[in-house]
Amino acid sequence: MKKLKVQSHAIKKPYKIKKMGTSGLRETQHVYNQPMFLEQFIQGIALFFKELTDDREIAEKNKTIIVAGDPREGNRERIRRIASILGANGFDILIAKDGIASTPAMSHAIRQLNVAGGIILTASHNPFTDVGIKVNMSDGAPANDRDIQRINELQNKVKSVHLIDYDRFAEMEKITEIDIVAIYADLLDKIFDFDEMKNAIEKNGIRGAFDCMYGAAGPFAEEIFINRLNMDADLLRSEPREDLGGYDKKGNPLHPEPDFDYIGLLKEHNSSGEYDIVSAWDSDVDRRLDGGKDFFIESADEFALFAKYSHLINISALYREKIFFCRSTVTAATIDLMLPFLQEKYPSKSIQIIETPTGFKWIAELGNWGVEESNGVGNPYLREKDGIFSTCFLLKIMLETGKTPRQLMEEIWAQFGRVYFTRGEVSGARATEARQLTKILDNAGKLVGKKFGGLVLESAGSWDYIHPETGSIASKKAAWVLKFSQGNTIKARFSGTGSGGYMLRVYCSKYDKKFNLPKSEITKQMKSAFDDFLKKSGFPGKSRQYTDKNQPDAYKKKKK
Ligand code: VG1
Ligand code: CO
Repeated sequence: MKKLKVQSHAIKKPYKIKKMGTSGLRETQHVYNQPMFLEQFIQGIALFFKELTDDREIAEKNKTIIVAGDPREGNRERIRRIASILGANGFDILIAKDGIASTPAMSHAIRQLNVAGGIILTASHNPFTDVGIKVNMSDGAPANDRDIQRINELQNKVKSVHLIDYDRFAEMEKITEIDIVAIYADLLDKIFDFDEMKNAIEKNGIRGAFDCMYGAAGPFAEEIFINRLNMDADLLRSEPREDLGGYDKKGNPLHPEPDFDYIGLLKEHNSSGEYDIVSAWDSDVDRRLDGGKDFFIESADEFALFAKYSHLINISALYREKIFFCRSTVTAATIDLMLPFLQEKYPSKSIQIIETPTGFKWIAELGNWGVEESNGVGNPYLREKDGIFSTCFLLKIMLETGKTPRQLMEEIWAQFGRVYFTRGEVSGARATEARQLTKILDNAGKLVGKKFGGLVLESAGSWDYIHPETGSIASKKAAWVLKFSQGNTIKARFSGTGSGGYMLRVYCSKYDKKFNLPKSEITKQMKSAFDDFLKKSGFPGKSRQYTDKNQPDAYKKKKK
């Protein structure tokens, strides 16, 4: 076959490209759209995959990379550009229909089709004014810390970008469209047995409402819940849109994030009490908020439910000797309470509860059975967090037990107790403020014994991640940990997904055997203590969003 002409563009003044953060690199549209920025970024990734595929002698057929993502502005053109760079560097390309794929579907397709990796174009929960790119490896997992480091070195050393003509490359059948929706739906069918579920759904007359948030979820939800499960379901905002919903009334871009601030319509549907199951998924469908019958389930709680019913997806068949139940360290420790129960449930396996840093790559590399507080949960069948998997699993449990989400959760809490949890933030634009916060938190140990709000600071320090398989420190200072009196714990860390300014995420949690208290009553104390701690340490900025108003609260205070 005739070879295509490769054009090389010399990069005289390379951009200083940042290392990928919690999940890929997120920058504003403006940054990604600078001349040759995307090109330099992708050329670096191409060099990285070349290194891997040459060094590790991966067979010639593995010189293939899948490219797709969420529908945000500019992604379609970016996919073409990316394909022509990868093509010029010797790779064949697989593209999803319309360029749209969820992150978990990409993860699964990479492994299923046995390719070298994937480039996922998504800034996930960030609004359409941001652009993001994630890189996943041949096992389907997000690039780990070491790989990210290497990619970044290569990106910043790019001397020239190679390109070929996209259309001519496509004519040579080097670009193939794949039906990623079907590939992914087949996996869920294998895990859950859709035929069986379909019959049970029909028998029980299950109704659903699902909010696709104008992201990549629409085609997946349609195929799974409507076509395959034949469910009576309302799909809200299911058409993938470039603006992911556009702006709110105040002129701020909407975040495609399954959080109370952004799912008003679904909340209304749920509070009608008419829907057995409801769910919202973020723009790349790796996170979810599930519920039903006027009830929403918090992430860590839902994972506890999944652990209890893990036999329904036959997880023990996937693990030889040990099963890791992971949670990121800042996530409510609900799963930890279940250790004796899980040991009894799986007597022939060694059960370990693992705390990881934030970012699903840490959980993925351990086999991917874990949870993050930010509405991400994984399953051991693929190597990403997965929103629709979660919704299907909840549905499966409901069908098996005939119980509502609230009843299922109340059983868990009655058996194991409840970890009350909330996530807040301190954010701003100034780097000096961020540095000051770092200093304050680093020095918190000196304030042990002092009273803040109504609570006494009992200990303060930071948490390092010791890798359970290597035994060495894999991530230093992954969170600050402040323990206050009466079992109140606050953790904090800087967000790694923003495209400007800083955001310190603040996580409050407290265990109680009693489960039916209004959540805000418990978390309020911690919020006041942390605010007071910042004030007394001389921090001028403001904290916000601990009010729990934007989070599920199963037992609201009765209005007088
Ligand atoms: C946030 C979440 C984290 C999640 C990450 C990527 O990161 O807190 O739990 O893994 O987003 O999710 P950060 O660094 O802003 O706290 V996704 O679905 O937006 O790619
Ligand atoms: Co996401």
